[in-house]
Amino acid sequence: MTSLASNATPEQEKPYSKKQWQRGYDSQRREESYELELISGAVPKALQGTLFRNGPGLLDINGIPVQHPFDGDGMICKFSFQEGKVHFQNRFVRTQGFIEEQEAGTILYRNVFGTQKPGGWLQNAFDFKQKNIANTNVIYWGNKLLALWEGGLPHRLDPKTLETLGIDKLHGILGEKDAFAAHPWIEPQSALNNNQPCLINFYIEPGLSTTIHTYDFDANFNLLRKQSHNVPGFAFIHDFAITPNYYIFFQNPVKFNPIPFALGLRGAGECIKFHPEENSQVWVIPRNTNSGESVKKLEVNAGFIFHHGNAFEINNQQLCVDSICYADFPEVDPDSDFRDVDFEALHPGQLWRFTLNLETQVVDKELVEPRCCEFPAVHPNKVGQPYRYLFMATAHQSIGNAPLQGILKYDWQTQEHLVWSNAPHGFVSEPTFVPKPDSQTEDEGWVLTLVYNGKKHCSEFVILEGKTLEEIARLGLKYHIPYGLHGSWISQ
Ligand code: 3ON
Ligand code: FE
Repeated sequence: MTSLASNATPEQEKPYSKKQWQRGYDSQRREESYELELISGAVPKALQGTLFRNGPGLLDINGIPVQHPFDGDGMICKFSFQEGKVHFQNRFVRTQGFIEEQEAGTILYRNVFGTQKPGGWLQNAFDFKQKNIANTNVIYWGNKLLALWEGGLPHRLDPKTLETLGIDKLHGILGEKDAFAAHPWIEPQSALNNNQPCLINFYIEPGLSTTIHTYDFDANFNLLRKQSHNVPGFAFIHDFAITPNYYIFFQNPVKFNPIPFALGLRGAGECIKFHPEENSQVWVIPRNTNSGESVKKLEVNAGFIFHHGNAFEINNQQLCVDSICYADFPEVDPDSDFRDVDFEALHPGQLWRFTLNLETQVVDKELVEPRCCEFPAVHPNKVGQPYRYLFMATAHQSIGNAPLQGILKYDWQTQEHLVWSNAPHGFVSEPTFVPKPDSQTEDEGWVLTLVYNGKKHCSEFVILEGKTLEEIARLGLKYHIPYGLHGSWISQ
């Protein structure tokens, strides 16, 4: 028995081809509008509405590669479902930086995850301007379709044409220098808003210490509540969790060294150092400012967290938060191509449940699903509530880190999971759960996901049955859509 590369799977035994996976990161310059072609199954007639999705569409500017996919310009995809047919449209968000760079034919801005202007460090030193790339999420709320990126203000789009209408400060609620995170929650029945739906989001204001701003909006984007809390140190908080009474933030144990960034040697994201031995600071902020309750700080060793799946209150002392955790932060190597990533050398994202005791300030944690997972999704009526099912994108094999090729449905009641896999040629994106009209049970619905078919170098849209994860329809696009980030379903 040789120890040489003992835990590496030989290429031919992998459930995917790395070459195929890599091409899912080719830029897509086409912008079109057409009806999708049915490949198999049938689109349920009862599935009526629109799925908007966002993600990096350009992974290079005129042939000059971006350093990291999170630095790619945002491109919106719109899938409209009507009478068993699906209409598709895609369009780039015309941010100021996108327009300028397309005109110039070169990279004019540094970006957060390491993209630099050509010409070496001298061209980049002391340039702190950043391009708002509007690439992380897209929401429809208060009559506005908004492309979100957590480093800057939202961009408003025309929901019919996907035309960019410009930066949107939400009726002046946001200031010129503010930002708006890419992870709002829609609380279906907000106790603090006469049981009407609320959109809740935050914004991280960086500095020597960090300010966390939270916002609750009613259905017309009127601001119901805003809070601002200062927390010590630097923060990289991509997502948060909510319950009826709390906002919950996990402040990852990271430190930022601004010097290589200032000197133009590295991007800001490449100057973030993760300290896996240190605890995350868990900030539990009461939503009701009249409750007299103070902000609580708890601590737990939780690894690095991008996404939370859901949270809920067990009683008035205990909260559960379900999150995807990484034992190590996937740090960006400034000298390498992100497509050459050695999957097996990185830790997978895994589902953990954190139980927070607000009285004793003790946090219990439990590894729930060791399989590599990302992009958690729940039934929209269960946001912030006790719930039974969590849907996630997952790897084909049950151990190790690998590309996302399947969908996993986790059942908290039976602690069992179901997996649908599209290996070897399919690479999935975030699942979206859409309840069936008049559904009675939590998993009575459809799971929608956009798949990159690496064999055809083309994307396909897949509809799964929520109860069984059985594939019920597959539709073909005319070209590929690079791996995306987040989106939302609107039932109109
Ligand atoms: O203090 C803050 C620090 C910081 C890093 C200030 C800040 C808000 C400006 C900031 C910027 C953060 C940004 C711009 C984050 C953008 C994140 C982004 C575009 C995407 C994150 C995606 C996360 C995951 C887990 C994606 C997974 C993808 C796959 C598995 C492959 O499809
Ligand atoms: Fe995210």
